[in-house]
Amino acid sequence: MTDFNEKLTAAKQAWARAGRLLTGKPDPDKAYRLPPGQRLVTNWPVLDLGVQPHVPKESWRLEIDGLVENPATLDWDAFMALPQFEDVSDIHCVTQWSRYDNRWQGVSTRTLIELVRPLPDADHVVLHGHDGYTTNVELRHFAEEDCLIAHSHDGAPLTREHGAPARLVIPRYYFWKSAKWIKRIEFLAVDRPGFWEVRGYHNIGDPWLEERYG
Ligand SMILES: Nc1nc2c(c(=O)[nH]1)N[C@H]1C(S)=C(S)[C@@H](COP(=O)(O)O)O[C@H]1N2
Ligand SMILES: [Mo]
Repeated sequence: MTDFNEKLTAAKQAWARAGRLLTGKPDPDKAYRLPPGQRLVTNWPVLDLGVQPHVPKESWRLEIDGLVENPATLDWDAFMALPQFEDVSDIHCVTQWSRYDNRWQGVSTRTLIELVRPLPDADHVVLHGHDGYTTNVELRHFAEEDCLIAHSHDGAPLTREHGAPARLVIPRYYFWKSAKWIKRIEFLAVDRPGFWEVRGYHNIGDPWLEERYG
């Protein structure tokens, strides 16, 4: 019997080859860009709970609260007045499709964190959508440099089905962590599993470790 976790070791070796823990991006032409068990698509599938809320920009508000020094409620103009951020990343959905090179525009989660200043005890974040969906993420994962609240994808405003007017993008985890129709970001001291996490999906959801089910 081996005394190490082979799956973990293999994934970490793949990270090392891809330079995942380095500051550069992996070479897009290499096969290891596709996480285990995924297949590449060029369309963009839509996944939701059977409801696609219509949320006009005029009535949209983003509440950021919980364990923070400076809770904030942003309307559309206040959100758009924050420094704008752009990043290109890959989508990995737990239903096994991956979509490369998504160009997202919006506001970095780091900008929101600076704005509200989480208290020292805040370690977890729960994202709430207008459809009642929730998902949980560790604060350190929410704060990774490629995470944002996106209002545009590949140069066009998000469509309703993909979460307009704004959604999360948390590219290093399965796409169910990327809450659409975002309405509230809640900072917590203790973890609180969200909609899929209490229904058999993995609490973290790292595609490179194939953390599909928990
Ligand atoms: N508010 C909300 N966000 C959500 C979901 C949802 O049902 N409601 N589904 C999640 C799942 S399971 C996936 S795979 C992605 C799908 O995003 P897309 O429809 O833009 O591809 O959104 C995630 N975010
Ligand atoms: Mo999903």
